[in-house]
Amino acid sequence: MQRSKMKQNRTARIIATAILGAAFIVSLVLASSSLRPRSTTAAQEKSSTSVVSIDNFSFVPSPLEIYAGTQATWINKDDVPHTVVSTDHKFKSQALDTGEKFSFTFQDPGTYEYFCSVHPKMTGKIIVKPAAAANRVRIGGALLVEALWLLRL
Ligand SMILES: [Cu+2]
Repeated sequence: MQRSKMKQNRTARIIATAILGAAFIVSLVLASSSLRPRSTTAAQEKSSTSVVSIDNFSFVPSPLEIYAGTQATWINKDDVPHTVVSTDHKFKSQALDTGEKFSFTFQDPGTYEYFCSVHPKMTGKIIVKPAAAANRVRIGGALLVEALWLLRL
C-alpha cells in the first residue's frame, strides 16, 4: 500500500518535471520570438494595416484590425469632404477635403464604430486587439503558473 503510493508520487513528479521542461522550452521559444522580430512586426503592423481610405463614399478597409497602441490614419480620396466621427464620441475629425488626413491612436482593445457626419450612411469599424507582445508575456506567465501548480503534486 505505502509502497505503491510512493511509486505514484514518483510518477507524478516525473510527469511534472517533463511538463515543466516542455513549458520552459516553449517559454524560451516565445521569448526569443518576441525579442528578435519585434521591430519588424511592429513596423509591418504600422505601415500595412493602419490606413483607412475614404473612397467612393466608403471606408476601406472596414473593419480594420489593429493592435492596441497603433495609430490609425484616414485619408480622403473623394472629391467631396467627409468626416470621421466615433459613434461613442471617442474621436472626431474636422471636415476632410480631398487628400486630407485624420489620425487617432487606439490604446485600448475593443470595437470602435464610426461614421461620416456629412453622409451618415457611411459607416466603418476599427477592431483593436491586445498588443501582441503583451499577449506573449501573458501566455508565458500562464505556463509558469501551471508548471508551479503541477510541481506541488
Ligand atoms: Cu462623407
